[in-house]
Amino acid sequence: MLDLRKQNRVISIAAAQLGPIQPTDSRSSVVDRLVGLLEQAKSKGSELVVFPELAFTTFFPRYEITDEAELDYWFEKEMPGEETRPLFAAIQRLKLSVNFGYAELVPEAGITRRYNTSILINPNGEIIAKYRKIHLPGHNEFDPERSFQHLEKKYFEVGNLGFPVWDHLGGKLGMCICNDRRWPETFRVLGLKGVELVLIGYNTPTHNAKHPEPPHRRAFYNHLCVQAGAYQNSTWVVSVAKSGCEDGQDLMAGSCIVSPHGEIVAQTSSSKDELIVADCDLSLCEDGKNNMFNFSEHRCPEEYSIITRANCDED
Ligand code: CDV
Repeated sequence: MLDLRKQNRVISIAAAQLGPIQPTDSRSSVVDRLVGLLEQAKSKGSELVVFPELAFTTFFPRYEITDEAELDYWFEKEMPGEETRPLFAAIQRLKLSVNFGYAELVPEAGITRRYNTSILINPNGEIIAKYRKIHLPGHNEFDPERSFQHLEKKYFEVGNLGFPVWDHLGGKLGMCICNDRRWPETFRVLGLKGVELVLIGYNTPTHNAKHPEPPHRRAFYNHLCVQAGAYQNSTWVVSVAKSGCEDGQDLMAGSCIVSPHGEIVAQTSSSKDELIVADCDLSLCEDGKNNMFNFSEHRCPEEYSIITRANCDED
């Protein structure tokens, strides 16, 4: 008999929002929470589970850390490591594909490198895809004018893996991390590679530490950019928060799953650990890719060269 789900390329996807992680919470206690969410996702029939950026720790770039050993504490030196191995065991046991973000410390050519990283793991517990955050927000030294710090530029290097796409679960998957979602270039590069599903994790403070903005507008921007990215590139987007109050700082929730029409099909309603699930039919990407956003027919790249120029002042 004809399997319509397969023909329509439906993937059941769970966005696994995390509530706050306090600085004193152990990695193991966080991993227990993640495993609980994986079990819930499995019981709802999900095949792919998406967790947020820096999923094992509090959002540590809010602190000024001057001691290197102290900084190292927030990074994973191996994946899986001792404390994250139970997560990989659960992935294998439950036969799920899983995406999460973490702070990666890795020696490259004898030099210690630090990246804000996102990986995709297959149901055998193997890492099959890696992305390193390219758009690092914030600043690179202590800023006394801020009510809290955002030192991503100090603690991480710009990712060196580009914006790849991977074939998985019958579709083309891409990843990006938090601030990347605000840049149309992120989505367009993935779109040009034929992406059908973009996985995003984020930690977004509800307040701007330097240039006050009302929280409702920040929440609007959060959805505006992922909905536009989905529509303009005819792709599903799964955008997942770490949310709630971490050590006195509020992180926004609003995790959502967005269709290639730019419409939110599922959204969280709390700032806690919360799972939302949607059946995402990748064949819905085809209309936009073949018509309105048929890139090979309608793009005018000869008019876009300024986009890839480092200095926009030059003619
Ligand atoms: N983790 C992030 O990249 N957060 C930024 C905040 C600083 C604005 C974001 O774009 O959501």
